[in-house]
Parts: sequence; structure tokens; C-alpha cells
Amino acid sequence: MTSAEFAWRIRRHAIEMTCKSNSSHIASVLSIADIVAVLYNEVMKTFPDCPNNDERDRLILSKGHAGVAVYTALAEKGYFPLNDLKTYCSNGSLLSGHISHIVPGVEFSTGSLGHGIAVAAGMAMAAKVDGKKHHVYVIIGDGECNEGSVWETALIANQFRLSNLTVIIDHNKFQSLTLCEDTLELLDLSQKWESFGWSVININGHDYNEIKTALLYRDMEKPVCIVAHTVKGKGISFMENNILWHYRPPQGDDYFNAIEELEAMKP
Ligand SMILES: Cc1ncc(C[n+]2csc(CCOP(=O)(O)OP(=O)(O)O)c2C)c(N)n1
Repeated sequence: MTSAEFAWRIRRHAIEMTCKSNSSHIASVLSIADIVAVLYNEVMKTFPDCPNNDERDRLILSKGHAGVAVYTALAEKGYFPLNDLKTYCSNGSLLSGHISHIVPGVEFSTGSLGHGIAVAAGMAMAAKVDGKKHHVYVIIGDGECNEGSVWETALIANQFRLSNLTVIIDHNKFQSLTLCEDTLELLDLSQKWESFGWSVININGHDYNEIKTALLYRDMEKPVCIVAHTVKGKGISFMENNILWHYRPPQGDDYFNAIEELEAMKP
């Protein structure tokens, strides 16, 4: 399967799941669908039949409200049956609205923003101390960069030269209610991370080749920060850059129109 096909499947499942469960955050999921697809389809060493294999690469989704992106990728990889996606957000289901480590293949539960990156840095540090070769990836939101704990971690990761850590910032320029710059302005993210000692790469977060090259990039001395320029709601025209879709579930005509658009651009 190509990463374009993999990402399409993430988006297709995501529309079904958020519609059926009447739940939020579809735009946040669509924003990272391409990045998550490349991670699972082409980059990370994974062991779906043995999720805790010590040699696996680790991914923490720090913006845990977009857990659907990772749940669908894990199901596509065979960590659990695709049919289980239908239980998303229902009573008794393992698949909660914010990502949960109870699900096979999920490393850490998140939802309260600003914590996943610190845990990822801890994992990277532990791997270094133990001489392990796996890589640790963490996806954070640009709005999430308003959290002080993100910057404490940026300092720590530089201090300990965590070259086995890659942070991917989903830079879609929005947060939950409005633009990031109208909430707490971040100014130039690249400059900031560089000044914290990181190796920084800017990419189009929807270009599969750029995503893959950046995810595989290593700096022997520094942790890597990928500033992925993305579109919130990417792939469904009426959701793109429209803040309503941070919380609004796709229902009725919106659901049918979204499915129609996706089917029309199936790779
Ligand atoms: C500590 C904390 N404060 C507030 C929230 C509520 N919240 C959920 S999503 C969100 C916006 C996050 O924006 P961003 O990180 O840019 O993610 P994206 O735009 O991709 O959804 C907020 C403020 C939260 N989950 N955790």
C-alpha cells in the first residue's frame, strides 16, 4: 500500500468514526493523517503481532484529542481488528475519545496537552542510557506549544543531546477556538526551536516524500524538530481551515458530502 492510500484509509475511517460516535476533533485528525500514514507505513519499525517488542520505534501522540489518526493506523497495521473501529467512543470500548495506552500499540495516554513530549524525551533518554537503538517520535500541536512544559522539555532534550528523539509539530496555525496567533502568538517556530538547540526542518506536512525524508533525518548531536506545515481539516474542502470542525461532528449532509469528496479522490 502507498502512503497516499494509507492516509486515505485513515481519513475514510475517521469520518465514519466521528459521525457514528457524534464526536469531535475530525479536523485535528485530518491535519496529521499524512504524517501518521508515513510513520506507520514507511518509517517506524513496528511489530503488530508483538506490540511491546523492545526493538520497536515509539510514537507518542501528544495532541491526544486526534487519537483517531493513530487508532486507524494501528488497525490498518493489524494491531487489532478493523471492525473494532466501529466501537469508537461507545461504552465498554477500548477506543476512547482521547488516545489510551490500553489499546495495543499505543505507548502513552494523552489528552491534557503538554505532557506527551516530556514523556517522549524520558523514553529517549532511557534508550540512550540502556544503549538501545530504537527512535522516539512525538507529534505535538502548534497550539500545544503554548504549554510551558513543551519548552522545559526542549531545554532538557538539548542538554542531554537526545539525538534519538524527533518532535513533529503539526503546524496548522489553528487551535480549538481560533488562530494560534490570536490566542498566544508563537512567532517563528523554527527560530524558537533552533535557539533551544534543536536541528529544525520545515516541510509540507501533506507531501509524502518530504515527510519521509524528514522523519528519517538524524543529527548525531541534536534532537530533531520537524515543523510540518499542515492544513487543519485537510482533505475535506469545507473542513479545511474552518475552525468549526475542531469540535463539530460530521452529521447529515456534511457526512455524505465528506464521504463523496473522499470517494472522488481515492488514490
Ligand atoms: C492542558 C490542556 N488545556 C486545554 C485543552 C483543551 N484543548 C483540546 S484541543 C485544544 C487545541 C489544541 O490546539 P493544537 O495543539 O494546535 O491542536 P490542533 O489544532 O491540531 O487540534 C485545546 C486547547 C487540553 N486538552 N489540555
